[in-house]
Amino acid sequence: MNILVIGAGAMGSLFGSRFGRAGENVFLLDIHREHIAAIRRKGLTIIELDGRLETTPIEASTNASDIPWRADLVLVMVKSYATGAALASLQERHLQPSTLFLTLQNGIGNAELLAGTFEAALVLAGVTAQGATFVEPGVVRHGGNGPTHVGAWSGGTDERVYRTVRLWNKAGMEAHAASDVQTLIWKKLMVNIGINAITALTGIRNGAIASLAPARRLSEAAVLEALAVAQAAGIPLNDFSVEDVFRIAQATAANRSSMGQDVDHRRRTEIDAINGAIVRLGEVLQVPTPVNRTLTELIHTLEAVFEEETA
Ligand code: KPL
Repeated sequence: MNILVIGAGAMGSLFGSRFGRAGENVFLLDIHREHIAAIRRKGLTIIELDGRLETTPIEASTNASDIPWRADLVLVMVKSYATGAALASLQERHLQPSTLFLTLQNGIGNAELLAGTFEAALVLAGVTAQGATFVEPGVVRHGGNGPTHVGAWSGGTDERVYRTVRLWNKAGMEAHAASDVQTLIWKKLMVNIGINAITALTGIRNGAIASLAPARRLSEAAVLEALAVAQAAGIPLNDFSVEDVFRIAQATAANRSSMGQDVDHRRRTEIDAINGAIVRLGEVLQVPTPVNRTLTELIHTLEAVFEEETA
């Protein structure tokens, strides 16, 4: 199978390496020049959970014109703010009428963008509990195993979803077909709302969200606002509570959240697809979101500082 991975950050690289080792044709496309150059020079190295180093030769480039074949699957793993530009770089000759697009990105708005750009029926979406962190160009650390859930964005499951799940399983990763992937994406969104910005702003690890009383209160306030927005939007999250956020914070206690890592590296974050998306939707649905607005503005302030530093 020809698998084009757009976005070779930690997670995109992890999946690319797993598929490459399972014998699929993988091509990694990313704008990070040093990472791509290192992969081209000496392969992609994953530091496995037991400390072993696994290096796999993988085709990679910063330039979409180098993609040598038509993709059967495009796995979209870029940061949410880069989805539009990444899709725009794809050309007719990289795709075929049956090419599937799968987003496992954080936040909301990614599958919507894919479905608005390509045929909606070809769009799959999902959430993953795999963990990975970028170590240095060409090297990514596998942080933890967890299931990946995939479903058709238009709802339900079909042969294409099952084929994708089998692809994951063949590559040694747990995966399941999901009949209501939109609800799963919103549940993951709630977790990211309760953990990411607060950890990014304070420098704490995920576990402290549950164990430090002020962080816990702030997290709860942000999640309750977001649950009110979800309810107004008709997203069925009745079986989800803030306790689920604390449970995941504890399960990933030693991790720095993805937004925490972005801020640590003075990079732009995915705030606009997470807390910011809730603020925007709250405005439309007339649900107040002062806590999420404050978290969003604080992260925007940091991003403005980072931008000034690189100007
Ligand atoms: O998805 C995550 C992220 O960091 O983006 C969590 C679940 C918070 C794990 O770190």
